[in-house]
Amino acid sequence: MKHLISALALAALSVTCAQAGNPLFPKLFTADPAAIVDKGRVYVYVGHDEARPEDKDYVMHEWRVYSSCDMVNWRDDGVPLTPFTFSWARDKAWAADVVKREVDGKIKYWFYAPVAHKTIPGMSIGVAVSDSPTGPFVDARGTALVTNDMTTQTKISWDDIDPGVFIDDDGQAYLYWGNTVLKYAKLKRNMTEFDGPIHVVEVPNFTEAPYLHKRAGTYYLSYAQHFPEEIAYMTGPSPTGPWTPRGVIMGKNDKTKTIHQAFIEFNGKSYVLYHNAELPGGGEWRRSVAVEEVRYNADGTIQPIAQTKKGPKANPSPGCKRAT
Ligand code: FUB
Repeated sequence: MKHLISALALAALSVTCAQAGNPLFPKLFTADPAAIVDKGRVYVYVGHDEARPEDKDYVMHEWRVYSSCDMVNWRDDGVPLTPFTFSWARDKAWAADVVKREVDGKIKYWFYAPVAHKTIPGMSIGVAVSDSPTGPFVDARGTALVTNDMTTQTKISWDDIDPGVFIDDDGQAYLYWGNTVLKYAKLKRNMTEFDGPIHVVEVPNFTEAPYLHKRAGTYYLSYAQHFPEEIAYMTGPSPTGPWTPRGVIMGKNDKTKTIHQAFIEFNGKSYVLYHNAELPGGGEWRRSVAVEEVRYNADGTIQPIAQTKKGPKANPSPGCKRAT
């Protein structure tokens, strides 16, 4: 009996002390994290890097979702959608973003997905919707929300990627996106249409991955800058600025040039998800998602974030049912 009690105490201690361990999902190559918290559980959406070691480009045919009650133990929730969820799309499950919002009296999960368009050359952004954070998601419009011909600031075909969706406390939703040129537009309450024009934000050295979040009344617009990429951010008094540049918070990766961040508050702590290529066999197109705790200074600025192998400590969420 005494042995059983000590074993249980040890097990409890190891759960409390456990750390995520980066990369988070060791069975697959994963990239471009997006995250939401729902009913005390954190859901992380990733693109699946399926490139073979000899491939020289992204091979991404599906998004996957994982969830956790403590940021350490992860449940594989499968494939919530693929680019083929959109009948008008040709492939390329690039960096998506997800948000929860009630529309017409029902809580729904909205998935903004950059995909290659079948008939309009270039990348485009679709919107999918589900009643559950783990899907299945269905096309919410039947057409792309953004196509490459709607934006003409640059001639590249991949400037309409990397959606970052944000809903402010007053209910107004915003979609930021872009590669090379940073753009944003307001979304209507239905989450599937723009409410007004597309605006361009001039940001020196902007590459991609815009992500808007709010904390203690301050808006944070983070993004990947330069190439190889590093994570930089700006702060402002509103979701549309004016923006004050705050510099780099995470340096570039050794084995892949991209980094793609997402910020999340979970059970009283702040985290950033990002990718590197530290899983064995990793590389430019074989990336792996990781997480670190984020610490804010008293003035609201973000402390520099080191990439670690240990990851954050377990943070068991009392509101979460731990079915793994
Ligand atoms: O994963 C494909 C592209 O690489 C994403 O859209 C970018 O953010 C970069 O991570």
